[in-house]
Amino acid sequence: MTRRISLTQYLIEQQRQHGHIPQELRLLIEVVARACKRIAISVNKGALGEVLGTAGSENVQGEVQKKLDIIANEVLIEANEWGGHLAAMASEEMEGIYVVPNRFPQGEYLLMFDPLDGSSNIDVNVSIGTIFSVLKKPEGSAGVCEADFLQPGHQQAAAGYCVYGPQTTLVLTVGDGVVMFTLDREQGSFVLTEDEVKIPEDTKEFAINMSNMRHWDAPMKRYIDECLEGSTGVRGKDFNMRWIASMVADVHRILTRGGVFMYPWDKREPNKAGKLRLMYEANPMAFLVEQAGGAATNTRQRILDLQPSQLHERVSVVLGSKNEVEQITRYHLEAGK
Ligand code: AHM
Ligand code: MG
Repeated sequence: MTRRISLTQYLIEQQRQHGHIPQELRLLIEVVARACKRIAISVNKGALGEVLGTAGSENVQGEVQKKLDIIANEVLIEANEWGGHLAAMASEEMEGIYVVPNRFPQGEYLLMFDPLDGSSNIDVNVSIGTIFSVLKKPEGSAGVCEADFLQPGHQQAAAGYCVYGPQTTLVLTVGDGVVMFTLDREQGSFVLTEDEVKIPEDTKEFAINMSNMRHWDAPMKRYIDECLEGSTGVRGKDFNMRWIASMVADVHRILTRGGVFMYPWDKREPNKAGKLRLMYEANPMAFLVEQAGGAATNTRQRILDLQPSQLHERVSVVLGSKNEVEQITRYHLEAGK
């Protein structure tokens, strides 16, 4: 019988063998995973749990909040605030940071999350997920403030997501490759199912919301036009397109079989760098993708090198199979000369 390795066992063994997962970080990851299990239960109940539909409120970005956005946010906060591993949290669904209340011990880590990514898919029973990013509080800073979160993505101590689809899968990096765990619903535990996730360097599959094509800049349009020309065009191969409209699910496909995901800047709101958020969407996904051998840029620069200036900052995103990401980035840099 093949040995089943649970998330707890995996983390403890990593700690023993390589010593790169400090005790507090291990606790943090386990607590996030436990919260994801609770979110998965609510997601699975759907209409029977009266969790579908809108909550009648808007978040800081002016987006209508779904009931499950708020439930998932509360589950993550409640699970994480008392364990002593965190100093503060930040979320897509909260304007400011959430400092761990005084009645609990304070830890050294900062946790950021998009509690339920792909909100537009909640009510239509399509895959959604939780994305998280972990930073260490800067050394020597007394207390904790928003500025402590504004660190470039390459400083992340861990990142991951949990996708709630036909299976519930937790995907994790602590900077030493990418691993996947599948939730065993009967046992209630995450079981290691993929321990060396690798994204192929080449791909014939792209993911972009094509309905925005008329709003893109010229290099983005050039890249997609060339893909659409297929085997008789300059690329010399036929491409396939997928767009789930849950970044979590699109990135999961790319980590599983390759591909390139794009949410570029467009002319609809020229002052916004993009739709997706840097700190709790793009950074954790870029960390995972790079750790699996892929690449991630904002069409010009490596995402993980961007210095954030705001918690809810937006960014253009191109990530996935290395050679495609490099080609798209090259088109943008050439056009900018
Ligand atoms: P959300 O965090 O409010 O759910 O928004 C982010 C989502 C991504 O998951 C997805 O890639 C994108 O928005 C889809 O956008 P669009 O509806 O423009 O296709
Ligand atoms: Mg999101």
